[in-house]
Amino acid sequence: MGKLFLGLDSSTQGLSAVVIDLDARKVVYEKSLNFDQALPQFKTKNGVLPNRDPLVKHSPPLLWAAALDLLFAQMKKDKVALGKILAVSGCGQQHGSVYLNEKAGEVLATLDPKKSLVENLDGVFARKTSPIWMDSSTAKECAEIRKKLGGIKFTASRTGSDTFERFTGPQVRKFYKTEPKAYEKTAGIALVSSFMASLLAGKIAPIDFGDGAGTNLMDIRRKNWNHDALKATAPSLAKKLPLLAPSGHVIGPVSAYFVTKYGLNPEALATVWTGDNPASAIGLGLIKSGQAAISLGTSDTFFGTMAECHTDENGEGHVFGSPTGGYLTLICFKNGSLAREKIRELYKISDWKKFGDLVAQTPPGNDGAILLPWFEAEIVPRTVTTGIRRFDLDEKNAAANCRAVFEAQMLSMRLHSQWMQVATEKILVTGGAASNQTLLQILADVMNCRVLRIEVSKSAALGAALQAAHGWLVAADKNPAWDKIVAGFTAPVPGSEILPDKKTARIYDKLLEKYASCESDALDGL
Ligand code: XUL
Repeated sequence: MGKLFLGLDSSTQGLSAVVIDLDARKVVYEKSLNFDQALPQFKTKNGVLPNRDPLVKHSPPLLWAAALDLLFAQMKKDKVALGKILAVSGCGQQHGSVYLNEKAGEVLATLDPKKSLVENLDGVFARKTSPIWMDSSTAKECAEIRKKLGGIKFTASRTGSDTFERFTGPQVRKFYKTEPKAYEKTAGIALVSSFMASLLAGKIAPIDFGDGAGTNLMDIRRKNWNHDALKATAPSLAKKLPLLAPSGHVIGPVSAYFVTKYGLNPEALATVWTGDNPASAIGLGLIKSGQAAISLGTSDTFFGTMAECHTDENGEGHVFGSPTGGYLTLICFKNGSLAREKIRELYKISDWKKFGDLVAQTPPGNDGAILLPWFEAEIVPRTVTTGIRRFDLDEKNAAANCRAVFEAQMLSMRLHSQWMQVATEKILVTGGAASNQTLLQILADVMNCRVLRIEVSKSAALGAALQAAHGWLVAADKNPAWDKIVAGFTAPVPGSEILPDKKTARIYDKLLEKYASCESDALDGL
């Protein structure tokens, strides 16, 4: 048996664990539990508490703690070699915040293994529930903070993102405004990631630069809490926030609670957690500047890496600190497969194979046809007016419409990632539509970049386990290189590489100009 590391992913709907054997380059164990099913007493639906206001989305932090106990008990039952694990790291759903009172530090330091975590933690919260990333009830607070910080461009250039309703700062401001007494009693504010890390370390854990950037409170370049942002958000906030630290940085040995109760090695290291997106980036192998990963899912997500920090002056894309150094961008296009499916339905196309076949019958560039597929309010470009718009595109031509929707989505991705100022050298692609060769060729041609397919299950928990390995090696003074750490864990599907066709790429260079002008005309008209 080689060196073992444990990565945990505390997501919206469940908690996952991945154990890797670093020397054997293998995942040796993985397990997930679903909150609703495993812990029905918390009465969540898809991990979220019911609320009369559809904009409010909270979860109980005790649910996450209870899940940690359950998953460790399961690992013990499954005979995972917990005593051999050298370090533990993790990641959490981003932006969610946990409000602790002045007792929390002491309670964390003296967790009693005869009791459950839930019993131990009873009485440490200044607020019983945690607003999570799905909450969109803070539009007012976003506007207030943005105004104080000087508008979208300055907010983004200082904190990495414009203010967003789900981001922690606006959530903290709302709490301060609506429950000032409880806010005053709050001694510490944690993110989901740092809360979970605190349980494992038995002390208040730092927030890392990846998740810290999801707060609208961290200076994205200096990597410290931004005084102006804190002031714009709520009083005395500096006192309530923990330290910021690099992801995977060693906090200390794991809490005795986990040693006594589950048999973790007393010398195993608890390290700083990150957000699920930064951890996924590691798990997908995005460790160097100039690489990108695109997930073609319900929404399409573009992850990019940058050595230098650039921010999006339109405030549509996010910049987070990357756990592997440099910066990570996240740009979310809401109408991803959502729009592709709508077109499929509209033209009564039975399956994705047929969709791809139809696309293949049409020429790249679609003779200049453009379709704007904003079936749902779009995040990038920002618009709340929904609808489908066609330019030089015959509505009756099913094949041309299938090509047009995907070309538009890829052109939009290229256009709206230009602010990164990075020449992308390779794109890794995952998600449903990634199995369609015709679509991937369009992606390669529009981006003029080679494309490789990856199939990684639990990329976030895997990334967290790799982060634990990195943290342990740094602490052991072994000067680890990230490419050596991820080697073997994050390889693309063999034979999946698609190269861009240079001639077609030039067609898309031209079409991009037309796409951009159609898009700006459409937005102006709204
Ligand atoms: C990112 C975001 C989501 C959550 C999901 O900004 O809000 O991806 O991190 O867990």
